[in-house]
Amino acid sequence: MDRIGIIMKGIGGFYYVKIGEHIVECKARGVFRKDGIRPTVGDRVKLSENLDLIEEILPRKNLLSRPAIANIDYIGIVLATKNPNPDYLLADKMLIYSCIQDIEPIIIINKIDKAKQTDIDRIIEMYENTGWKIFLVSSLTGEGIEELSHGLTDGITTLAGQSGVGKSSLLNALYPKFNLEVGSVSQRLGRGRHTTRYVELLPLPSGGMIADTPGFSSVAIQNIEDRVVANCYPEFVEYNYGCRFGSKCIHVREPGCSVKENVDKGNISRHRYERYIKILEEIEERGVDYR
Ligand SMILES: Nc1nc2c(ncn2[C@@H]2O[C@H](COP(=O)(O)OP(=O)(O)OP(=O)(O)O)[C@@H](O)[C@H]2O)c(=O)[nH]1
Ligand SMILES: [Mg+2]
Ligand SMILES: [Zn+2]
Repeated sequence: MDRIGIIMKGIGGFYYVKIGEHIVECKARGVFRKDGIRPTVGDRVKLSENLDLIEEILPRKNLLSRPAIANIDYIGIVLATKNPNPDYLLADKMLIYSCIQDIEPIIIINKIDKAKQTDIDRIIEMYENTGWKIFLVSSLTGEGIEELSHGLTDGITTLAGQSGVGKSSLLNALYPKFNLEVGSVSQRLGRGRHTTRYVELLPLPSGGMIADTPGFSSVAIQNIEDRVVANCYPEFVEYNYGCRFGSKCIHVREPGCSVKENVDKGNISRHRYERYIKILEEIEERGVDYR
């Protein structure tokens, strides 16, 4: 039998590793602790002969912290149409974060059952010319869930977004067998409790794997050059060639900036552009860091 698998879950010193269609329970070799390496959900690992010990952690593509998860291929940035209202600034920071980590974002707009078409259009307008996939779903009515499921056929996807946007509900809708704990959104605060407490990878019927992550996912963006941030905006990059300073332009104060011109022409979302300026200022002042 193959001895290479993926860590699906780790609880109380035990790891649950998926090898083919089997899940085996194992412990980690003591040496990892000494080396300061912690086996992490998403890690590809090699097990001992009798499959009860993790012997080796294969090189990682990436490693996200808080919550710790390795080898992520896609991040589903989840926004709710309302309750809670979309936090676009957070979404844009997450989009930059995924770009820096070399993870492809997917935009998921949930709770469309609660929204008027004009509200949904407002969200789409901001992101439609980024080229990122946008899915409109309701985990309550099931609308759009099948389309989303067809979009998750390979790799590891993690969902990120404010507490209460419906990440756990979405997973349940994608695959009711999950039966994850769903919290009630507090009416008073208008935001959910952090119901999900640990990370677990779940195999999707469509072929990919998805991670349910605890509540408010963290974003840390520090010591990043402005130009790197600008390159995380595909709709800006599209117009770069027209800027007088070309790819050196960060589209803030430069003369002859084609990006700014196209914001004025309505080809680039002004909201996205204004938040971009705000994010640059924030990075310069103290870095972006949520815990
Ligand atoms: N109307 C409506 N309500 C939804 C939808 N999806 C989720 N909800 C509700 O939103 C609340 C929060 O859902 P959760 O799935 O717990 O949200 P979460 O993002 O996992 O929250 P945390 O685990 O706290 O990060 C619950 O009361 C859900 O029933 C939807 O599509 N439409
Ligand atoms: Mg949850
Ligand atoms: Zn420019």
